Amino acid sequence: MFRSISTRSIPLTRALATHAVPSATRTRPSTRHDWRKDEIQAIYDTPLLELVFRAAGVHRQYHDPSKIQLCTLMNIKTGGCTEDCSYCSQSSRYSTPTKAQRLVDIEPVLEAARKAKENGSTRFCMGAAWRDLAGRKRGFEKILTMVREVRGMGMEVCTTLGMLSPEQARQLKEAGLTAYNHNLDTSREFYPTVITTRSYDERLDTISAVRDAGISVCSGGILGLGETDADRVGLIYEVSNMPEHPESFPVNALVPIEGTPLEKNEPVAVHTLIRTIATARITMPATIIRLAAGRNTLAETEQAMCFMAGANAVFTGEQMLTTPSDVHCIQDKAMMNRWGLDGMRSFEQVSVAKKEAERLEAAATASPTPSPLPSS
Ligand code: SAM
Ligand code: DTB
Ligand code: SF4
Repeated sequence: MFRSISTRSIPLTRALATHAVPSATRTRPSTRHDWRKDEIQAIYDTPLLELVFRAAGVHRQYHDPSKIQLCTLMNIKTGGCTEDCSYCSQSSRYSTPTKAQRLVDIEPVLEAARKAKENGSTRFCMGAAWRDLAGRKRGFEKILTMVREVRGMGMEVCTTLGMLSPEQARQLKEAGLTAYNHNLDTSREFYPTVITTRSYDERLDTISAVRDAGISVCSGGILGLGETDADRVGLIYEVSNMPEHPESFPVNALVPIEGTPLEKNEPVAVHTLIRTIATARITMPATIIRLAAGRNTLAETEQAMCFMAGANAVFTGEQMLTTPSDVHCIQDKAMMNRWGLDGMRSFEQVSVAKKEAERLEAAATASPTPSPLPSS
Protein backbone atom coordinates (compact mmCIF):
# COMPACT_ATOMS: atom_id res chain seq x y z
CA MET A 1 0.00 0.00 0.00
CA PHE A 2 1.36 3.43 -0.92
CA ARG A 3 0.30 6.80 0.33
CA SER A 4 1.13 9.44 -2.24
CA ILE A 5 2.52 12.15 -0.04
CA SER A 6 4.82 14.87 -1.22
CA THR A 7 7.95 14.41 0.84
CA ARG A 8 8.27 18.20 0.88
CA SER A 9 4.85 18.96 2.34
CA ILE A 10 4.97 17.27 5.79
CA PRO A 11 7.70 16.51 8.29
CA LEU A 12 8.74 12.98 7.39
CA THR A 13 9.77 11.89 10.87
CA ARG A 14 6.20 12.50 11.95
CA ALA A 15 4.78 10.79 8.86
CA LEU A 16 6.82 7.65 9.49
CA ALA A 17 6.52 7.53 13.25
CA THR A 18 2.77 7.93 13.37
CA HIS A 19 2.32 5.05 15.77
CA ALA A 20 4.81 6.01 18.46
CA VAL A 21 3.41 7.14 21.81
CA PRO A 22 3.95 10.93 21.80
CA SER A 23 7.23 11.66 23.53
CA ALA A 24 5.53 14.30 25.69
CA THR A 25 3.69 11.50 27.50
CA ARG A 26 6.92 9.88 28.67
CA THR A 27 9.90 11.11 30.67
CA ARG A 28 13.05 10.21 28.78
CA PRO A 29 16.34 11.02 30.43
CA SER A 30 19.08 11.31 27.80
CA THR A 31 21.05 8.15 27.07
CA ARG A 32 24.57 7.68 28.49
CA HIS A 33 27.65 6.65 26.55
CA ASP A 34 30.18 6.75 29.37
CA TRP A 35 29.34 3.55 31.22
CA ARG A 36 32.09 2.09 33.39
CA LYS A 37 32.49 -1.69 33.41
CA ASP A 38 32.17 -1.86 37.20
CA GLU A 39 28.87 0.08 37.02
CA ILE A 40 27.48 -2.33 34.44
CA GLN A 41 28.74 -5.29 36.48
CA ALA A 42 26.95 -3.89 39.56
CA ILE A 43 23.69 -3.64 37.58
CA TYR A 44 24.19 -7.17 36.23
CA ASP A 45 24.79 -8.50 39.77
CA THR A 46 21.58 -7.03 41.20
CA PRO A 47 19.24 -9.71 42.66
CA LEU A 48 17.37 -10.92 39.59
CA LEU A 49 13.77 -9.92 40.34
CA GLU A 50 14.94 -6.53 41.57
CA LEU A 51 16.92 -6.13 38.33
CA VAL A 52 13.89 -7.08 36.21
CA PHE A 53 11.71 -4.61 38.15
CA ARG A 54 14.20 -1.81 37.53
CA ALA A 55 14.61 -2.70 33.85
CA ALA A 56 10.82 -2.83 33.43
CA GLY A 57 10.63 0.71 34.81
CA VAL A 58 13.24 1.99 32.35
CA HIS A 59 11.47 0.12 29.54
CA ARG A 60 8.25 2.00 30.25
CA GLN A 61 9.99 5.38 30.06
CA TYR A 62 11.18 4.75 26.50
CA HIS A 63 8.87 2.17 24.93
CA ASP A 64 5.25 1.10 24.76
CA PRO A 65 5.52 -2.10 26.86
CA SER A 66 2.62 -3.72 25.01
CA LYS A 67 4.49 -3.70 21.68
CA ILE A 68 6.78 -6.41 20.30
CA GLN A 69 8.43 -6.08 16.90
CA LEU A 70 8.02 -9.15 14.71
CA CYS A 71 10.85 -9.76 12.28
CA THR A 72 11.20 -12.53 9.69
CA LEU A 73 14.59 -13.91 8.70
CA MET A 74 15.58 -15.36 5.37
CA ASN A 75 18.90 -16.89 4.43
CA ILE A 76 19.58 -15.68 0.90
CA LYS A 77 23.04 -17.29 0.59
CA THR A 78 23.65 -20.41 2.65
CA GLY A 79 26.93 -21.94 3.82
CA GLY A 80 30.39 -22.09 2.29
CA CYS A 81 31.65 -19.17 4.39
CA THR A 82 35.41 -18.75 4.74
CA GLU A 83 35.23 -17.43 8.34
CA ASP A 84 35.85 -19.69 11.34
CA CYS A 85 33.13 -18.48 13.76
CA SER A 86 33.12 -21.50 16.07
CA TYR A 87 29.35 -21.49 16.60
CA CYS A 88 28.30 -21.33 12.96
CA SER A 89 26.81 -24.05 10.78
CA GLN A 90 27.74 -22.05 7.67
CA SER A 91 31.51 -21.97 8.11
CA SER A 92 33.31 -24.10 5.51
CA ARG A 93 35.90 -24.96 8.19
CA TYR A 94 33.54 -27.41 9.88
CA SER A 95 31.64 -30.42 8.70
CA THR A 96 28.04 -29.50 9.56
CA PRO A 97 24.64 -30.60 8.23
CA THR A 98 24.37 -27.29 6.27
CA LYS A 99 25.12 -27.58 2.56
CA ALA A 100 26.37 -24.55 0.64
CA GLN A 101 24.00 -22.90 -1.85
CA ARG A 102 24.27 -19.99 -4.28
CA LEU A 103 22.65 -16.61 -3.78
CA VAL A 104 18.90 -17.11 -4.25
CA ASP A 105 16.87 -15.41 -6.99
CA ILE A 106 14.99 -12.18 -6.40
CA GLU A 107 11.39 -13.43 -6.80
CA PRO A 108 11.42 -16.12 -4.04
CA VAL A 109 12.76 -13.48 -1.67
CA LEU A 110 9.97 -11.06 -2.56
CA GLU A 111 7.43 -13.86 -2.16
CA ALA A 112 8.79 -14.65 1.32
CA ALA A 113 8.70 -10.96 2.25
CA ARG A 114 5.07 -10.62 1.11
CA LYS A 115 4.14 -13.67 3.17
CA ALA A 116 6.03 -12.31 6.18
CA LYS A 117 4.12 -9.05 5.93
CA GLU A 118 0.79 -10.87 5.64
CA ASN A 119 1.72 -12.78 8.79
CA GLY A 120 2.34 -9.58 10.74
CA SER A 121 6.10 -9.07 10.44
CA THR A 122 7.12 -5.45 9.98
CA ARG A 123 10.83 -6.13 9.47
CA PHE A 124 12.37 -8.53 6.94
CA CYS A 125 16.01 -9.53 7.43
CA MET A 126 18.12 -11.18 4.73
CA GLY A 127 21.31 -13.01 5.71
CA ALA A 128 24.25 -14.11 3.57
CA ALA A 129 27.08 -16.37 4.72
CA TRP A 130 29.89 -14.16 3.52
CA ARG A 131 33.00 -12.68 5.08
CA ASP A 132 32.48 -9.57 2.95
CA LEU A 133 31.24 -8.45 -0.47
CA ALA A 134 34.61 -8.45 -2.22
CA GLY A 135 34.27 -9.75 -5.81
CA ARG A 136 30.48 -9.98 -5.54
CA LYS A 137 29.45 -7.06 -7.75
CA ARG A 138 26.53 -8.83 -9.47
CA GLY A 139 25.37 -10.45 -6.26
CA PHE A 140 25.44 -7.10 -4.52
CA GLU A 141 23.36 -5.51 -7.29
CA LYS A 142 20.81 -8.29 -6.88
CA ILE A 143 20.70 -7.61 -3.15
CA LEU A 144 20.21 -3.87 -3.76
CA THR A 145 17.17 -4.78 -5.87
CA MET A 146 15.83 -7.05 -3.10
CA VAL A 147 16.26 -4.21 -0.60
CA ARG A 148 14.47 -1.70 -2.86
CA GLU A 149 11.57 -4.06 -3.52
CA VAL A 150 11.05 -5.18 0.08
CA ARG A 151 11.21 -1.59 1.30
CA GLY A 152 8.62 -0.75 -1.37
CA MET A 153 6.26 -3.19 0.39
CA GLY A 154 6.33 -0.87 3.41
CA MET A 155 8.45 -3.07 5.65
CA GLU A 156 11.67 -2.22 7.45
CA VAL A 157 14.50 -4.03 5.63
CA CYS A 158 17.59 -5.44 7.31
CA THR A 159 20.53 -7.34 5.85
CA THR A 160 23.50 -9.16 7.35
CA LEU A 161 26.13 -9.74 4.67
CA GLY A 162 29.42 -9.69 6.59
CA MET A 163 31.90 -6.82 6.49
CA LEU A 164 30.94 -3.66 4.55
CA SER A 165 32.93 -0.76 3.13
CA PRO A 166 31.62 2.81 3.55
CA GLU A 167 30.70 2.87 -0.18
CA GLN A 168 28.73 -0.39 0.05
CA ALA A 169 26.93 0.97 3.11
CA ARG A 170 26.07 4.15 1.18
CA GLN A 171 24.62 2.14 -1.72
CA LEU A 172 22.54 0.00 0.65
CA LYS A 173 21.19 3.13 2.33
CA GLU A 174 20.31 4.68 -1.01
CA ALA A 175 18.44 1.47 -1.96
CA GLY A 176 16.33 1.87 1.20
CA LEU A 177 18.04 -0.38 3.74
CA THR A 178 16.67 0.33 7.21
CA ALA A 179 19.11 -1.62 9.37
CA TYR A 180 22.27 -3.72 9.17
CA ASN A 181 22.97 -6.63 11.51
CA HIS A 182 26.59 -7.14 12.48
CA ASN A 183 27.10 -8.66 15.92
CA LEU A 184 30.06 -8.15 18.22
CA ASP A 185 29.02 -11.55 19.61
CA THR A 186 30.91 -11.30 22.94
CA SER A 187 33.48 -9.27 24.89
CA ARG A 188 36.66 -7.99 23.27
CA GLU A 189 38.68 -10.30 25.55
CA PHE A 190 36.77 -13.52 24.82
CA TYR A 191 36.22 -12.86 21.10
CA PRO A 192 39.57 -14.34 19.87
CA THR A 193 38.68 -17.72 21.37
CA VAL A 194 35.48 -17.74 19.26
CA ILE A 195 36.66 -16.28 15.92
CA THR A 196 40.19 -15.85 14.58
CA THR A 197 39.64 -14.86 10.94
CA ARG A 198 38.54 -11.27 11.57
CA SER A 199 39.15 -8.96 14.47
CA TYR A 200 36.90 -7.15 16.91
CA ASP A 201 38.11 -3.86 15.45
CA GLU A 202 37.15 -4.97 11.94
CA ARG A 203 33.62 -5.62 13.26
CA LEU A 204 33.59 -2.16 14.83
CA ASP A 205 34.75 -0.64 11.50
CA THR A 206 31.77 -2.18 9.68
CA ILE A 207 29.42 -0.93 12.39
CA SER A 208 30.90 2.59 12.00
CA ALA A 209 30.47 2.45 8.21
CA VAL A 210 26.82 1.45 8.69
CA ARG A 211 26.16 4.21 11.23
CA ASP A 212 27.97 6.84 9.12
CA ALA A 213 25.82 5.92 6.13
CA GLY A 214 22.70 6.70 8.20
CA ILE A 215 21.61 3.05 8.46
CA SER A 216 20.27 1.82 11.81
CA VAL A 217 22.66 -0.53 13.56
CA CYS A 218 21.61 -3.97 14.81
CA SER A 219 24.47 -5.37 16.88
CA GLY A 220 24.36 -7.83 19.74
CA GLY A 221 25.74 -11.14 20.82
CA ILE A 222 25.45 -14.80 21.65
CA LEU A 223 25.20 -16.34 25.10
CA GLY A 224 26.41 -19.86 25.76
CA LEU A 225 29.72 -19.66 23.90
CA GLY A 226 31.56 -20.56 27.12
CA GLU A 227 31.87 -16.92 28.19
CA THR A 228 31.76 -15.68 31.78
CA ASP A 229 29.54 -13.07 33.41
CA ALA A 230 32.40 -10.59 32.91
CA ASP A 231 32.30 -11.28 29.16
CA ARG A 232 28.56 -10.62 29.01
CA VAL A 233 29.17 -7.37 30.90
CA GLY A 234 32.08 -6.67 28.49
CA LEU A 235 29.77 -7.02 25.47
CA ILE A 236 27.21 -4.67 26.99
CA TYR A 237 30.02 -2.24 27.87
CA GLU A 238 31.17 -2.14 24.20
CA VAL A 239 27.74 -1.49 22.71
CA SER A 240 26.56 0.88 25.45
CA ASN A 241 29.57 3.14 24.88
CA MET A 242 29.27 3.38 21.09
CA PRO A 243 28.83 6.98 19.85
CA GLU A 244 25.17 6.06 19.26
CA HIS A 245 23.58 3.03 20.89
CA PRO A 246 22.64 0.44 18.28
CA GLU A 247 18.96 0.84 17.46
CA SER A 248 18.71 -2.92 17.94
CA PHE A 249 20.54 -5.36 20.24
CA PRO A 250 19.92 -9.03 19.39
CA VAL A 251 20.46 -11.52 22.20
CA ASN A 252 21.06 -15.02 20.82
CA ALA A 253 21.30 -18.18 22.90
CA LEU A 254 23.72 -20.55 21.20
CA VAL A 255 22.03 -23.12 18.98
CA PRO A 256 24.58 -25.94 19.23
CA ILE A 257 25.47 -27.17 15.75
CA GLU A 258 26.80 -30.65 15.14
CA GLY A 259 30.32 -30.55 13.74
CA THR A 260 31.23 -27.12 15.16
CA PRO A 261 33.73 -26.70 18.02
CA LEU A 262 30.87 -25.58 20.30
CA GLU A 263 28.49 -28.46 19.57
CA LYS A 264 28.73 -29.83 23.12
CA ASN A 265 28.39 -26.52 25.01
CA GLU A 266 26.02 -26.44 27.96
CA PRO A 267 22.87 -24.42 27.24
CA VAL A 268 22.83 -20.98 28.79
CA ALA A 269 20.63 -20.66 31.91
CA VAL A 270 17.42 -18.69 31.39
CA HIS A 271 18.36 -16.55 34.40
CA THR A 272 21.53 -15.48 32.57
CA LEU A 273 19.52 -14.62 29.48
CA ILE A 274 17.06 -12.52 31.51
CA ARG A 275 19.87 -10.87 33.48
CA THR A 276 21.67 -9.91 30.24
CA ILE A 277 18.49 -8.50 28.67
CA ALA A 278 17.64 -6.48 31.79
CA THR A 279 21.16 -5.03 32.05
CA ALA A 280 21.16 -4.04 28.39
CA ARG A 281 17.71 -2.45 28.82
CA ILE A 282 19.06 -0.23 31.61
CA THR A 283 22.27 0.85 29.84
CA MET A 284 20.65 1.26 26.38
CA PRO A 285 17.12 2.38 27.24
CA ALA A 286 15.97 3.43 23.76
CA THR A 287 17.32 0.36 21.95
CA ILE A 288 15.06 -2.44 20.73
CA ILE A 289 16.23 -5.66 22.39
CA ARG A 290 15.71 -8.63 20.12
CA LEU A 291 15.16 -12.08 21.59
CA ALA A 292 16.88 -14.02 18.81
CA ALA A 293 18.25 -17.57 18.34
CA GLY A 294 17.31 -20.13 20.98
CA ARG A 295 13.90 -18.61 21.75
CA ASN A 296 12.31 -21.95 20.83
CA THR A 297 13.99 -23.54 23.87
CA LEU A 298 12.16 -21.19 26.25
CA ALA A 299 8.83 -21.88 27.91
CA GLU A 300 6.18 -19.23 27.28
CA THR A 301 6.50 -17.89 30.84
CA GLU A 302 10.26 -17.59 30.37
CA GLN A 303 9.74 -15.59 27.19
CA ALA A 304 7.26 -13.39 29.05
CA MET A 305 9.93 -12.77 31.70
CA CYS A 306 12.34 -11.72 28.92
CA PHE A 307 9.69 -9.22 27.71
CA MET A 308 9.24 -7.98 31.28
CA ALA A 309 13.04 -7.51 31.48
CA GLY A 310 12.96 -5.31 28.37
CA ALA A 311 13.07 -7.51 25.27
CA ASN A 312 10.71 -6.04 22.66
CA ALA A 313 11.41 -7.85 19.40
CA VAL A 314 11.49 -11.46 18.20
CA PHE A 315 12.26 -13.37 15.03
CA THR A 316 9.08 -15.13 14.03
CA GLY A 317 8.41 -17.90 11.49
CA GLU A 318 9.50 -21.47 11.11
CA GLN A 319 13.16 -20.93 10.26
CA MET A 320 16.12 -18.96 11.60
CA LEU A 321 19.03 -19.02 9.12
CA THR A 322 19.90 -22.72 8.96
CA THR A 323 18.03 -24.08 11.97
CA PRO A 324 14.29 -24.49 12.57
CA SER A 325 12.85 -21.97 15.00
CA ASP A 326 9.74 -24.12 15.55
CA VAL A 327 7.75 -20.96 16.20
CA HIS A 328 4.98 -20.38 13.71
CA CYS A 329 3.73 -16.80 13.54
CA ILE A 330 0.22 -18.00 14.42
CA GLN A 331 1.63 -19.44 17.65
CA ASP A 332 3.47 -16.18 18.28
CA LYS A 333 0.27 -14.17 17.77
CA ALA A 334 -1.61 -16.46 20.17
CA MET A 335 1.19 -16.18 22.74
CA MET A 336 1.23 -12.39 22.45
CA ASN A 337 -2.55 -12.30 22.83
CA ARG A 338 -2.38 -14.29 26.05
CA TRP A 339 0.07 -11.75 27.53
CA GLY A 340 -1.67 -8.62 26.23
CA LEU A 341 1.02 -7.87 23.66
CA ASP A 342 0.65 -6.51 20.15
CA GLY A 343 2.89 -6.22 17.08
CA MET A 344 4.88 -3.04 16.52
CA ARG A 345 4.23 -1.02 13.35
CA SER A 346 7.09 -0.46 10.96
CA PHE A 347 9.12 2.64 11.87
CA GLU A 348 7.53 2.85 15.29
CA GLN A 349 11.01 3.32 16.81
CA VAL A 350 11.56 7.06 16.50
CA SER A 351 15.34 6.95 15.83
CA VAL A 352 14.82 4.45 13.00
CA ALA A 353 12.02 6.58 11.53
CA LYS A 354 14.26 9.63 11.70
CA LYS A 355 17.02 7.95 9.69
CA GLU A 356 14.51 6.80 7.08
CA ALA A 357 13.04 10.30 6.92
CA GLU A 358 16.50 11.67 6.19
CA ARG A 359 16.87 9.23 3.27
CA LEU A 360 13.51 10.26 1.86
CA GLU A 361 14.35 13.95 2.26
CA ALA A 362 17.65 13.39 0.41
CA ALA A 363 15.85 11.52 -2.38
CA ALA A 364 13.25 14.28 -2.64
CA THR A 365 15.96 16.92 -2.88
CA ALA A 366 17.72 14.96 -5.62
CA SER A 367 14.51 14.41 -7.64
CA PRO A 368 11.88 17.17 -8.05
CA THR A 369 8.94 14.71 -8.40
CA PRO A 370 7.24 13.71 -5.14
CA SER A 371 8.17 10.17 -4.14
CA PRO A 372 5.54 7.83 -2.65
CA LEU A 373 5.85 7.06 1.03
CA PRO A 374 5.36 3.34 1.63
CA SER A 375 3.50 2.51 4.80
CA SER A 376 2.27 -0.61 6.55
N1 SAM B 1 27.92 -13.69 7.86
C1 SAM B 1 27.30 -12.62 8.50
C2 SAM B 1 27.97 -12.23 9.80
O1 SAM B 1 28.62 -13.03 10.42
O2 SAM B 1 27.81 -11.07 10.18
C3 SAM B 1 25.83 -12.77 8.73
C4 SAM B 1 25.20 -14.02 9.23
S1 SAM B 1 25.57 -14.51 10.88
C5 SAM B 1 24.92 -16.13 10.81
C6 SAM B 1 24.56 -13.56 11.97
C7 SAM B 1 24.70 -13.82 13.44
O3 SAM B 1 23.94 -14.96 13.81
C8 SAM B 1 26.08 -14.11 14.00
O4 SAM B 1 26.82 -12.97 14.19
C9 SAM B 1 25.74 -14.76 15.33
O5 SAM B 1 25.65 -13.80 16.35
C10 SAM B 1 24.38 -15.41 15.08
N2 SAM B 1 24.52 -16.88 15.02
C11 SAM B 1 25.08 -17.60 14.04
N3 SAM B 1 25.05 -18.91 14.34
C12 SAM B 1 24.47 -19.02 15.55
C13 SAM B 1 24.18 -20.13 16.40
N4 SAM B 1 24.50 -21.35 16.07
N5 SAM B 1 23.57 -19.88 17.57
C14 SAM B 1 23.25 -18.62 17.93
N6 SAM B 1 23.51 -17.54 17.16
C15 SAM B 1 24.12 -17.73 16.00
C1 DTB C 1 21.07 -12.47 14.91
O1 DTB C 1 21.65 -11.87 15.83
N1 DTB C 1 20.53 -13.69 15.01
C2 DTB C 1 19.96 -14.12 13.77
C3 DTB C 1 20.10 -12.85 12.88
N2 DTB C 1 20.86 -11.97 13.70
C4 DTB C 1 20.64 -12.95 11.53
C5 DTB C 1 20.62 -15.35 13.24
C6 DTB C 1 20.55 -16.52 14.20
C7 DTB C 1 21.14 -17.75 13.57
C8 DTB C 1 20.83 -18.98 14.38
C9 DTB C 1 21.48 -20.20 13.86
C10 DTB C 1 21.07 -20.61 12.48
O2 DTB C 1 19.86 -20.72 12.17
O3 DTB C 1 21.97 -20.89 11.67
FE1 SF4 D 1 30.39 -16.81 8.10
FE2 SF4 D 1 28.72 -15.19 9.44
FE3 SF4 D 1 28.79 -17.85 9.97
FE4 SF4 D 1 30.84 -16.32 10.70
S1 SF4 D 1 28.72 -16.17 11.46
S2 SF4 D 1 30.98 -18.31 9.65
S3 SF4 D 1 30.90 -14.82 9.01
S4 SF4 D 1 28.15 -16.86 8.08
